[in-house]
Amino acid sequence: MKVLVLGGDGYLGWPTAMYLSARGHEVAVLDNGVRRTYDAELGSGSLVPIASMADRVKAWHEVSGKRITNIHGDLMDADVVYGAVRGFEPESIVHFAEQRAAPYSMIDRKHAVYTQVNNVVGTLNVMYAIGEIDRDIHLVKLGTMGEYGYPNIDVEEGWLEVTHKGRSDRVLFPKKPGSFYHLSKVHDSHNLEFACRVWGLRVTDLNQGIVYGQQTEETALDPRLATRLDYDAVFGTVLNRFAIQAVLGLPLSVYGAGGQIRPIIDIRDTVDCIRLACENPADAGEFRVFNQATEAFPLREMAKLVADTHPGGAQIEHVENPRVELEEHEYSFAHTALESLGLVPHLLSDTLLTSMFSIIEQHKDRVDLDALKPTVDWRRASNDSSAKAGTTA
Ligand code: NAD
Ligand code: USQ
Repeated sequence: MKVLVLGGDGYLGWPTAMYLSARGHEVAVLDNGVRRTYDAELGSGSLVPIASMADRVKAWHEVSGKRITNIHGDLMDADVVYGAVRGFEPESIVHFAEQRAAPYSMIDRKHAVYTQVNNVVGTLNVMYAIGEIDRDIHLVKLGTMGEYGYPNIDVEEGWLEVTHKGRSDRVLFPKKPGSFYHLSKVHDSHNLEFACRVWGLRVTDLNQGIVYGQQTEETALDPRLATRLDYDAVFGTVLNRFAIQAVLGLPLSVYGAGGQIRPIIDIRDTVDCIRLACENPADAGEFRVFNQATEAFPLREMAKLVADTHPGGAQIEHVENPRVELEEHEYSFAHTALESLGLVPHLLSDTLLTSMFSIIEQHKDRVDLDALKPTVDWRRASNDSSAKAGTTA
């Protein structure tokens, strides 16, 4: 199958591109490199050194004998999107290419606007290109579990049967997202569901939980194939940060009470979920939603597990929560669709954290301790872009 991976230079896009290529698919990646410019803006960067996109595809060819086509381009430019779809003629498009950090979207007005315009307009351009060029292309779009938020009812896979005043309907599950970033994914989901209804597009929206881990079979083959590992308080995600803090001998920073229950997934399962979605496309006109997470734990339990697994142990610190979110709540979510297609999940209690510790140990001298501290305050609404990005007023 020919698969175009949008956002193929990112944390998840690059391992996915190699995973699909290794399994016989013909892969092209498209990325505008903006993730690397956020690093420069925030004064942070990947803990694990990463090669340029050009060096990555060259190294992949040397190591595997397979070629990945590398397209540099911005999804905000419709000509680029149409050109890539016409030129490569994909059967599936996997869309990772969005600004994906909730704290980045909450820095100030400019960052909120950038996040929503980049994400929503990029996705609209992809939808239009598919709608005009070839409606058989299956779009596999990365959504997020945070679209649903943390309602006091069980979270279903995308849809909900509702009976109201004696009549019933099937509606999109109600959304209660927790940042302007998460909201951008909700807007995308609504646009995509509409495109399925009116143009008959085939779309799979993968509502993914928080990803942890850094290694897949392919990234481990050569240091030039490594994917990024973020630790800073803007792009670093919680389990990756806890593992890094443990290795550095720092307390694990649980925001607030730690009763926030979060759905999670191992990076090795992410790449397999994408393969399963591509190889089992949605029907024409179907807006299919999968919850791409395998387990959920309260943050304080995640911190305890990391502290218990790390050979040197770790302290746990409850810091003032920079976010506005429920700190104690119930949570239950459906996640049977991907398992029914054959996903065999890796669980957090597996050895992944142990292998992560050794990777982090090798690169721990690259950490900028200042970047670890949370500085983006959800309560602040400011148009002040003169403040250094990521600093609280
Ligand atoms: P990432 O930031 O590492 O990768 C995203 C890539 O998209 C970057 O390389 C960036 O340069 C590119 N990009 C952004 N805007 C673009 C544009 N307009 N044109 C072309 N390229 C553009 O993020 P990631 O962690 O790999 O996440 C990938 C996707 O998965 C995102 O959509 C994210 O919302 C979703 N997701 C991630 C996680 C997670 O824990 N990392 C969890 C759930 C969902
Ligand atoms: N948190 C801490 N300590 C930290 C960092 C975070 O307690 O040091 C808490 C946050 O307050 C939050 C939870 O951990 O309650 C998760 O935060 P996160 O930064 O790991 O994840 P989040 O902001 O939700 O975003 C990440 C990805 C995003 C993806 C999302 C999946 O960056 O792209 O969409 O996970 S989900 O959360 O399921 O929506």
